[in-house]
Amino acid sequence: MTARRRLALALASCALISIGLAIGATNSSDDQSRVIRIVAQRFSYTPSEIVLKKGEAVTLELEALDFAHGFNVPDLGIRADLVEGQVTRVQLTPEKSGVYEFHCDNFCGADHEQMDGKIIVQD
Ligand SMILES: [Cu+2]
Repeated sequence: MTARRRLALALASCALISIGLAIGATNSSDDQSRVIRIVAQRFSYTPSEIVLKKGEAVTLELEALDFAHGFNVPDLGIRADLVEGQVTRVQLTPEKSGVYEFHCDNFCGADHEQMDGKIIVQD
């Protein structure tokens, strides 16, 4: 290996490490909100009950396992399309305590109407 080639490799490694650090920094700033993972699968969400604190910023990470489900929380003005096999992120900071129902609004089969849950926001 020539000295020049060695230098190029060293520079490339530095660049990769810098990129890694930059991505790490980006992630850590996003991570300030609590992440809540929700799995959507015919015909339920797991968990189906989510307890949040008023004023707490959270990120919902929704994953549809078997179908393109929907995620609709009408009273919080939130709706998202969940793509099968992908994670969909929804940012949320509830400003008012209460119980907010959510449901699947993309017809997914026989018990689609039963596919629902609730977000409980506590003071
Ligand atoms: Cu569904």
